[in-house]
Amino acid sequence: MINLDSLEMRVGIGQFNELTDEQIAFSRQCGADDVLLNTAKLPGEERWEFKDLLRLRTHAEDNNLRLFALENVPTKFYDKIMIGAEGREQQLENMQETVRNMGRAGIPILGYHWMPNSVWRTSWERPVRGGAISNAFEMELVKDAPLTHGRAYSADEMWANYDWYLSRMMPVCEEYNVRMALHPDDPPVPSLGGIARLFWNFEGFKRAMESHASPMHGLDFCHGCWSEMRGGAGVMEAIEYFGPRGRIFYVHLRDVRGSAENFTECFIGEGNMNIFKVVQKLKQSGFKGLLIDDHVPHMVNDSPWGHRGRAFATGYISAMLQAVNTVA
Ligand SMILES: [Mn+2]
Repeated sequence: MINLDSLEMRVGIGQFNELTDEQIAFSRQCGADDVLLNTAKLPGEERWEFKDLLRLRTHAEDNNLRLFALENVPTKFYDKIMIGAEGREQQLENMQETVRNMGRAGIPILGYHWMPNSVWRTSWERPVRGGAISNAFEMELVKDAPLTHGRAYSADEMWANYDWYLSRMMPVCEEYNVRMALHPDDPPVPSLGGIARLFWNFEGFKRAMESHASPMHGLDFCHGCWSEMRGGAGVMEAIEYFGPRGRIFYVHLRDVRGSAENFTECFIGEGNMNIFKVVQKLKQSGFKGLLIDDHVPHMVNDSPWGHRGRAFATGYISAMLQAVNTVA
């Protein structure tokens, strides 16, 4: 198992679902020592098995990379848990076993979200700087969207489902030394498609971290989503609050222009926030995890995964980190 506390803030590569030779080379060429897989392509329709997880870790390490985190199991692994549907006990058993297997395999972090109806955008072809292609969200266009899950789910009900799950996962995480990292709702608005969202403001995260207070429970601090919240007005305060408490496990470093009700994802460096100051604040808060890109604008002649956009974002983040380390 990686000793997470022995490492300093650094830049990682990820957001792919397989660790191919080409992704390994790209990660190394970008200067990353750590990788994160998002919704990893692993066998298993209901849970992940020890031997597959161990093979993933050793494949990374045999190529001089640390497997820092797996972000997101397939939603079908815990969709009934999120909405409290029949069959959630079986899904819970499988999620507990997946976490045990991650711990046995020495994979330290599982990123997770609480969005039964996923991430929403209202455009996936919004032109940004120089004609690069990005995405955008306008609440006005989806405020009358149909119910995604047959009926409305209130915030109280979603909190009850959340508490039911976390209170049963945290003891397993503690026993097996696996951290769960909570990603914000994206977009961070109170409700979409009839389902209340829980993690769209500071209070929601504070409640989750206090209700399930464990060194094994923290944040995947998606800077993009936090910047969407009130146009970024609360980003610095959130880092100041959660950072010194050791509750930020890693950071998605992207940015937007606008706020939750109407925003466009942009190139890093031209969004709501001064990224240098954000990285500086993370350092001052004692953060020692990964900075990793997230969604990035699709640049000219880019690959489907976005090598060009990701190389730009990762280079930019690396430079900000070096600058912060130089002036500090
Ligand atoms: Mn994110």
